[in-house]
Amino acid sequence: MRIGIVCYPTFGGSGVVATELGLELSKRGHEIHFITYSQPVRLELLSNNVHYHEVTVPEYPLFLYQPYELALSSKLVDMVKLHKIEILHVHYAIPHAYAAYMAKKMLQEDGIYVPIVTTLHGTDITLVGSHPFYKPAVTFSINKSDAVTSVSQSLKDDTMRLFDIKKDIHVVPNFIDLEKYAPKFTDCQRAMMATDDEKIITHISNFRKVKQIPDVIKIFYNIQKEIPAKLMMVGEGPEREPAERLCEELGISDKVVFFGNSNEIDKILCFSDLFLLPSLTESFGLSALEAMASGVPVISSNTGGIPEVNVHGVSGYLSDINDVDDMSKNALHILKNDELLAQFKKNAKEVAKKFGIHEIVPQYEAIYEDTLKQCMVL
Ligand code: GMT
Repeated sequence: MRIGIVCYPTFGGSGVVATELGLELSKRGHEIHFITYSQPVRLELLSNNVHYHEVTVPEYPLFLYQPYELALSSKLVDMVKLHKIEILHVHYAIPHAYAAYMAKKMLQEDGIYVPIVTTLHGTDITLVGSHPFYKPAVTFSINKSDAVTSVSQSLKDDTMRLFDIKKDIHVVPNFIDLEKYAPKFTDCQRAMMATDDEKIITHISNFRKVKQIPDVIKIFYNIQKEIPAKLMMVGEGPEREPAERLCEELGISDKVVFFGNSNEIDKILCFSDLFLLPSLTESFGLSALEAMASGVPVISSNTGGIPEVNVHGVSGYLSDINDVDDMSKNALHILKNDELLAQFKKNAKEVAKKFGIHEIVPQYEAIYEDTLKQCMVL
């Protein structure tokens, strides 16, 4: 199949999922066309069946806001025509599903029919999409997609509750390339980060409010009061600076490393003992899955789709949002007992296997095939 993939190219779950999906589909013989405003961060290598087409928005002083949707829909029209793309898979409803619908309509004028698969990722529904300013457009774009998928059952339920949806939503969970996270590093370079007796705690995110960064710091503060430990903070975002200040106020700056964005999270997870994800809302929690695939147990909140990924008492523990004391208690429970920690690490890996790339990607292929068939009938 010739598949067009539209996504956000930045660090962040939806872009990562879209990129890994495209790369895997290309390995399975499909021709992939990424269409977005810059090369996706995990798209390191282009090949003869992986292409990247940049959407550029010419600036014009009249516009207070540059019209990205317009540029994207025009680019989609051009790329579908030029590369004979058969199906468009858009990740994150806003504004991708909307722009794709416009492209589809323009193409129809020329007798070309290209169906649209929309994958809902989370904040496009829970935080941004349900805002009254966007809701009618998001509802419309979802209902006009030829197929809709969501990354967890919880996100599907939220979508049905928040919007007037007339389409069936297929749950296709996020996935992971287990081989990539297999322990291939003989030396994890752990010694560069901590002494032998120190436990390494890690958090990876885009440092937005929804990630509850102060809770990450507070949980770590409680941990390091009882056992020697270091905290690895990976990612960039508006909450990073306040987090650094909080570490200074708590007198733990020497125990916390802020990495910024990294393309080497497998290496960081390789030397981690525990992962923290106390988010306010999380449709899935891809970073938790990446940690688990590396054999790192997860201490998380029990919100959204996280319970579908992190199994309480098996791959880690779940607590109510903001319950820093419970999360700290659970973290210490695992970290203080080396045998228990080893068991949780093993369990985390085992649970992650359910989300292997080879299990999940065929589900998308089946959706593309069904959608194309249905469209031919119409
Ligand atoms: O977590 C974010 O804020 C980024 C966001 C994105 O779209 O990049 O992540 C969402 O999609 C990921 C991939 O499907 C999910 O694993 C995340 O849980 C989800 N984030 C939220 O729901 C907050």
